[in-house]
Amino acid sequence: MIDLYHWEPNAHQGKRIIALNEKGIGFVSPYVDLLAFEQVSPAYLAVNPEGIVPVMVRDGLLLRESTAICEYIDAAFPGPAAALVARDSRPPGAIRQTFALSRMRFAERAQKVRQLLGLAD
Ligand SMILES: N[C@@H](CCC(=O)N[C@@H](CS)C(=O)NCC(=O)O)C(=O)O
Repeated sequence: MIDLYHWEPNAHQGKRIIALNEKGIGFVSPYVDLLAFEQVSPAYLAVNPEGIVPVMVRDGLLLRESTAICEYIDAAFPGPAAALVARDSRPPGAIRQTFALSRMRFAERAQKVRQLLGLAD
């Protein structure tokens, strides 16, 4: 049984969903509404005392950090699909670089949207 606790399926939240779908692995995805402060509710703090999403729980094992979760999914579920992490001639760290750049660029664009909406300086 896999539980993917998440908020909106943005960069951090969504990439684990993509990874599991690529592997063909089923999961349930409890929604944690950050705007309603559900991340600090007693029910969610019992799952993750840090009050952060996303997390994945598999058979009692709590996994944090979206990139680490993707790497766990890739290693734990070989499955029929190709490996998600490049195992060819690309340099070590290439996959981490891709994740870091996508996260950074998403954050930049989200800030631009907040500015356009007058919600940030
Ligand atoms: N480095 C973490 C970042 C997780 C993160 O920033 N989560 C945010 C939502 S996207 C959060 O849970 N915030 C809760 C809060 O600010 O109270 C990851 O990649 O999983």
